[in-house]
Amino acid sequence: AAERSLKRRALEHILDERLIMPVYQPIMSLQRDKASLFGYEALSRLPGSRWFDGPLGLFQFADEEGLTYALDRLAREKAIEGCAGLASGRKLFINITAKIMNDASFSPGQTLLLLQQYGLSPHHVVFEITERTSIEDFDAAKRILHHYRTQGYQIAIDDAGAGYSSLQSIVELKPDYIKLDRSLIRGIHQDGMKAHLVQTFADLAAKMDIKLIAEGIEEDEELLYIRALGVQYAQGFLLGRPAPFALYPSETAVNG
Ligand code: G
Ligand code: G
Ligand code: MN
Ligand code: NA
Repeated sequence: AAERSLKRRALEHILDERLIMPVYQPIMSLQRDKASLFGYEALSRLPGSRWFDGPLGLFQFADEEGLTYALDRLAREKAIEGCAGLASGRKLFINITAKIMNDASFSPGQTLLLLQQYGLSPHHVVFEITERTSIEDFDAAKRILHHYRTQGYQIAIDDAGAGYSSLQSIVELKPDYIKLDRSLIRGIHQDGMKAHLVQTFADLAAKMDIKLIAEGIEEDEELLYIRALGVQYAQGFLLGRPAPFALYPSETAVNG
């Protein structure tokens, strides 16, 4: 209990002092001969915190403490601030917890103001919906996402093929992208069952006009294999590790 209240104070300190640092991992398009940069996934980092087991531990603890909205909002704001002036045509993938769709501050109006402040537009942004807990109110989720999409934002379902069933979200929310969880990609070239599953996602995605993103690509063989299955985009350590935005020379050159 003492430990818990210390952790709670550490979390409040992170929120008050805005101590989250965003890093960005490239997402590559496989639609031409040579892979080309499509965009970045923003990932939260906690410099120097010894209280949490990485960002996942932090987000889980915030959930238990009823601070999901506040933490998600901070991470979202930091993700946008951290890549101010992102070139037009690039996508910025931002993780959001499904639950925050009930948060009044997750509003298109507020998000737009923030984007404009940093020289970005709704067309840059893809919200990655992570279902750490399942979506309870699909009608509410559909309403808010529809509102966002009419303004140019896009939607991805994250971690497909792992843990919680993402099939209902795919059917109900009709996302622009499905991100295939890295557990499905690891060793796919040597595992017929994984290949079948990805093929099934590819068939479904083609019918629904959804693009696929394979996560966790670490080996050349995995990249070749998913490409042959028709997966349009890829992300993983083979293609690039998460890094501060300033370390992407091509982007900073664009911005002077
Ligand atoms: O980057 P890393 O593998 O350490 O991230 C661990 C988990 O934390 C991932 O599942 C990722 O989705 C989640 N995560 C990282 N950054 C954010 C964020 O800014 N918002 C939310 N909601 N989840 C995040
Ligand atoms: O849950 P989500 O998909 O948002 O998680 C993204 C996390 O996956 C990030 O924390 C990132 O560091 C991690 N990640 C990205 N690429 C790879 C990879 O190739 N291998 C492994 N093991 N993790 C990866
Ligand atoms: Mn993600
Ligand atoms: Na994922």
